[in-house]
Amino acid sequence: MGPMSKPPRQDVDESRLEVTGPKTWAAGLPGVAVSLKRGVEQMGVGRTVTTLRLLNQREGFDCPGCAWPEPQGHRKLAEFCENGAKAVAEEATKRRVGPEFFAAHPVAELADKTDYWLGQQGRLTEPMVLRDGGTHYEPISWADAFALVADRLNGLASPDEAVFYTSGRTSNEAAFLYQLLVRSFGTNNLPDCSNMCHESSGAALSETTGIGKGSVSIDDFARADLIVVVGQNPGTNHPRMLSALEDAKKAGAKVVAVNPLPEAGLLRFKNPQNVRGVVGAGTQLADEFLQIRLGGDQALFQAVGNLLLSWDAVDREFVAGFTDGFEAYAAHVRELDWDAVDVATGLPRAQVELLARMLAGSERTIFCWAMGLTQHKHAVATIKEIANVALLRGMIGKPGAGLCPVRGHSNVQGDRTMGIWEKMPEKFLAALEAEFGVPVPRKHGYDTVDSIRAMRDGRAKVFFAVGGNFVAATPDTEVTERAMRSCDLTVQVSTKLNRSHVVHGREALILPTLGRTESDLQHTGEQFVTVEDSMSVVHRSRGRLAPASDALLSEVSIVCRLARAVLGPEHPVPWEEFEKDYDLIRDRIARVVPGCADYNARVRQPDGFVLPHAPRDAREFTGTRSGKAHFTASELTVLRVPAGRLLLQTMRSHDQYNTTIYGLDDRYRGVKDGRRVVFVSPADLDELGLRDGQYVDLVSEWPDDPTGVTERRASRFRVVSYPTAKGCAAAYFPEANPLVPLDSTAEKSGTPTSKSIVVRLEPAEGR
Ligand SMILES: Nc1nc2c(c(=O)[nH]1)N[C@H]1C(S)=C(S)[C@@H](COP(=O)(O)OP(=O)(O)OC[C@H]3O[C@@H](n4cnc5c(=O)[nH]c(N)nc54)[C@H](O)[C@@H]3O)O[C@H]1N2
Ligand SMILES: Nc1nc2c(c(=O)[nH]1)N[C@H]1C(S)=C(S)[C@@H](COP(=O)(O)OP(=O)(O)OC[C@H]3O[C@@H](n4cnc5c(=O)[nH]c(N)nc54)[C@H](O)[C@@H]3O)O[C@H]1N2
Ligand SMILES: [Mo]
Repeated sequence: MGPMSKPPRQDVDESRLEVTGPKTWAAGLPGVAVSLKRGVEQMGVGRTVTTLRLLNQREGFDCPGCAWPEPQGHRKLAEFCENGAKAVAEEATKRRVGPEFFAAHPVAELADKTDYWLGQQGRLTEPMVLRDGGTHYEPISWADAFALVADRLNGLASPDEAVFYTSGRTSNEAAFLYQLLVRSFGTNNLPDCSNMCHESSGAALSETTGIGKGSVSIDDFARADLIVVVGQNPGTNHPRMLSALEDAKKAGAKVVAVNPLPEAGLLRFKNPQNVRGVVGAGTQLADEFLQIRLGGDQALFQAVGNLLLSWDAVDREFVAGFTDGFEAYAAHVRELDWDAVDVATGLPRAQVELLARMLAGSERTIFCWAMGLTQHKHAVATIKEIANVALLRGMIGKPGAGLCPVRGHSNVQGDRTMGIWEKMPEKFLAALEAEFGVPVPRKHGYDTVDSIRAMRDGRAKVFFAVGGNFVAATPDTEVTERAMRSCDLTVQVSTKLNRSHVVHGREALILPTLGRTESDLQHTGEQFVTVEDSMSVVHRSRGRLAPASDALLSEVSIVCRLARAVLGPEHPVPWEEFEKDYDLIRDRIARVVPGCADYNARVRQPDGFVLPHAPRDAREFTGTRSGKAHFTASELTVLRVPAGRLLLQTMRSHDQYNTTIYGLDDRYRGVKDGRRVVFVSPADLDELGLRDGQYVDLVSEWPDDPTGVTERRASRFRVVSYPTAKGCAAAYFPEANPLVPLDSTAEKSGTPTSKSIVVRLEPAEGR
């Protein structure tokens, strides 16, 4: 280990924080420099070069960053972005967290560290156990660890007292076996990160198009004439999408950004892949920027629908031939309350009309969105409203057009396809049962929020996670931490140290696993795994680096060995064979999962294969009740905030991957060396009598009983005067998670409302 790979000893010192104001362009030279710097810090020069060379190449590994697809056919030598390179550096780091580390640091001490400090310590190397009443994690053998989990699980009064979480990094093979293990054990308690992420998109799209996935492919971007990017910050979270937008613009497309924040990546992009991008002025991406209020998108798209109808800018043929529910929808939006639209959106009418005009004039529109839409009380209704507009204009199932929820975790979509869901459809469960000859429970399980409630109330006692950082990613941190601490056993299958290891049950296990970048050697030789990107492309991923430690097991191995311990050696599923040869797992996926026939052969094609999507492929809407795409009429929700309060969104900085904090800078928003900031518009600062640089506590107010409100507090945030929409503040996730009430969830999807929390800002003690 060179001197460069020493982790920081000091925790974050927020007094060093500097604020310089927002940038108006993204990527370019600083992006290249930052990705190389982070790589070299964590991995050294040689490893940085070999690793990045394999990133997103056909014979290499899938980027553990986001789920944006690789281009088909032609890949650039460097098919990655600054933040993908950071994600890789974070995993391929040379830093290690071994038994000596745990012997030196009592858990109580680690519980005082930030997520940043914990993550920077390095890769986990050996299975560790925290005994009942213990003060330190100690080493445990794999066999003893599995025996312990099996003993506690089999000692439960009911399988429903266990909860099995998944984050979206898990491969298709591991996910398929994991849900099979959990269902064989006897429960559907399979919450996942998707419950906090695109669940609202899935719910909305299932109802309107009959399939919960997006309807565009990467090639559609170059064919579109209009791309609307709503509630998404691709410059930070899906940087390779900027190249697709740039290509689309070169081919003549217009881009509209709808966002309360003027995100640098959306406004102007300097492509590090070409010389002009590195040194020149870059490409202006957004032709129009609609600075909407938080939660105003449903109103915007109802208004757009109203205008399109009044101008008769409707694709009559599509509406008549492929949809139902049009009359009810049209009647509803014709009655639109325009004053409510003004309040909800905060947009000038002229801008709403401009968007409608652009849509009316477009032959091929793509609608992209992410967390800015999915994490509100009325998230499902909002996305259905976008779908309504797409249906009005006939924008589904033709080249260059469609609905494009841009997924987060690199395999979150694949995990769902493989059965990670607390309420998989009957067809899937019956197929699983028939294939393996094991009984599969039908009662729906707990989603993420229900799991927290069950642990809080003593109805769930064992918590098991494949990946993720449940404690930090979920809402209502104080409640969630208490819920976790009340469990009998918590188990984390992880690559890196995080808060969910140090906020634990009476007993706790850390099971270290291989990451995407590492080679996975089994009995029949080196294995590859498969993943599905945001556009339903399934392809191989194969790591090449030597594992971080000899003691690591792959996720597949962990699931197979745990299954044998829990279910016994006589269990009809051939777990031992599956672990030896992943082709055998894929043969079963082929027989159980719709669209996966001939899986082994098709994932070996150079670019993998695309899963079927009836609306995209044939304008067939076989998944809806009527067999047609479905217009919906939803009551308009206007988020009203009491006087003196703001709506707060919680979002990502440029230097984090969810709860993994890469560094303390949010370069595009001009924040350096700190994270406890709250962005507020100058007009609101004036009204509230606050000023830039002042420190405040954020206090959320939630009316959860008829007589009063419950307050939640997050202390000491520096106020940053920032050009956000009026009335709408912003702070970073996960620091702001203590403010999100557990019961504040989206209707129909149960997603925590992390993008609209009513808060007041109280001047902090001290400064
Ligand atoms: N580098 C990096 N990449 C990532 C991640 C990461 O943490 N770091 N996370 C991954 C994951 S799991 C996900 S889900 C995605 C998340 O990708 P994003 O959804 O881009 O992530 P957020 O930071 O939550 O940004 C939300 C954006 O929506 C805007 N917004 C908030 N509320 C509203 C609203 O009411 N209306 C509108 N129109 N806009 C709104 C915010 O201003 C912000 O620009 O990124 C994935 N990729
Ligand atoms: N307030 C607020 N809360 C939010 C959000 C928000 O916008 N605002 N966003 C939500 C969203 S969109 C999401 S997706 C969730 C994310 O929730 P999670 O997926 O639970 O959280 P991550 O931070 O992505 O998980 C990071 C951990 O995963 C482990 N890990 C990394 N790679 C691997 C691997 O290959 N295998 C295994 N087994 N483990 C691995 C590491 O130990 C690391 O510490 O958070 C949600 N929470
Ligand atoms: Mo996500």
